[in-house]
Amino acid sequence: MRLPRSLLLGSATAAYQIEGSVAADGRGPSIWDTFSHTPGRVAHGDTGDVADDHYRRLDADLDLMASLGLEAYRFSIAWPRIRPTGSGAVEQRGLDFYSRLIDGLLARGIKPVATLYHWDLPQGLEDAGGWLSRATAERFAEYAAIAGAALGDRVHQWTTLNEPWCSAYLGYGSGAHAPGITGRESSLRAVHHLNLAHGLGVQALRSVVTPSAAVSVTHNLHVARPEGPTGEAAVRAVLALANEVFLGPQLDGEYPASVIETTAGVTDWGFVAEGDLAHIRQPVDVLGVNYYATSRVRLWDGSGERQTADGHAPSDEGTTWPGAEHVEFLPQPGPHTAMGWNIDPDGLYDLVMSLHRRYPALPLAITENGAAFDDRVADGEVDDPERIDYLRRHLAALARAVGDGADVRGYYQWSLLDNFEWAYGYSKRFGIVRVDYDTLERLPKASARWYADLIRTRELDA
Ligand code: PNW
Repeated sequence: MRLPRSLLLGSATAAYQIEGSVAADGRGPSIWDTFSHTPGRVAHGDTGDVADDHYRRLDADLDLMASLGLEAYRFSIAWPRIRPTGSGAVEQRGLDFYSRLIDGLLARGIKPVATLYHWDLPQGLEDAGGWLSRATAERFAEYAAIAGAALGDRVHQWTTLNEPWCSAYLGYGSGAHAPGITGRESSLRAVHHLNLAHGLGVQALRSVVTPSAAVSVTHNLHVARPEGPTGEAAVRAVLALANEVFLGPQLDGEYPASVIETTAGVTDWGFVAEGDLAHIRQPVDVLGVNYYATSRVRLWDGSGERQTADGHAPSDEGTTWPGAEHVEFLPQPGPHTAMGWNIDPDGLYDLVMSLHRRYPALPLAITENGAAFDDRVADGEVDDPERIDYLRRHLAALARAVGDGADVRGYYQWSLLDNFEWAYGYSKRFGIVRVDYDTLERLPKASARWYADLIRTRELDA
């Protein structure tokens, strides 16, 4: 099976997960600094203070990417490096770092793919209400204009937001992610302000970046499979909150009936102001999709223990699924990754094909796909056949979708390096390159060699 040249093969990271140097060159604190330094929030008390020390090892990491032959590299820009308080002065040294990164990529023939927001909100903006405040969307548009004006002549593809689902529901619903706020209506308010930030951000980018640059957004769209007679109703509620609440306003210009009905007991959406939907609906050049696993759902009948195999049990204080707390997430058959996520390449095929049918003219990119496993170092090597198998099977599913007509422009393996896996800290390793957290040395795993060969030959032995 051959992967078409039109499908860029790259790898992805995010600023807070790899950079470290959190006080360098005028960077301000973000909500993830505050959250990770709050006892009990992140496994083992891990923080991003040092992470992979990428900020100081930039040149060596660029050489590593070149040695793998990456065609594109997806990274995120840390908002608090560019505008440390979120609303005050611009920090030129922060812009300079990303300018060096971009020039280093271009010098090595690697296309820069930049995400503006991968969850590191300046703490100053959180103190003013964070994503519960619509002003944050306006600050985001200003930041997009600043970054776009400084870097927009050299970036291949821009992404406004990475996985606003996580920002809204984990950040302001369950509290599992920064800023750790719990509630029901709060996450939907955050959803709307993130949607508004996206729309205003696209407009800001379009006014400053080179017209050939693609503008996009990345969603972790959910694939939910129905179980039993109540399965379809459960799927509808889950997809309303996970997918339609973003795709509806961003691409179709409305919060659709499934969203309004699912959230009827939670909010009347009174925070949606006149004109917002026109701002939010902006044409994008590519839709980014992050894909890891699927879920299997039905409605809970109120008897027995409610199953929450997605790991997001509601508490008295908050929920990940406001208005859909009656959905049961059933355990999925194995094998599972170290995250406990099931491995279901057909879900990627199904998702890509459903998007292709729904938006036939909209190109897609798989902006994240990958797996954490309990890697072991033996004789100075990491042999990770499970990861190779995971990547191979998902790429085969993607190639099948391309063969069936889907327009997929890129695939970004998550992640280049082992890194700070949010609430799990350093305990989960997604990298194709191992990071020794004592020495910070990089060691390409067998999967890195496999991926490098694939990029060179494009021959998928599936
Ligand atoms: C994504 N969930 O996060 C992020 O974009 C990456 O930064 C992250 O490292 C990667 O996937 C692996 O987790 C997610 O709880 C975090 O369902 C949590 C969830 C989904 C995606």
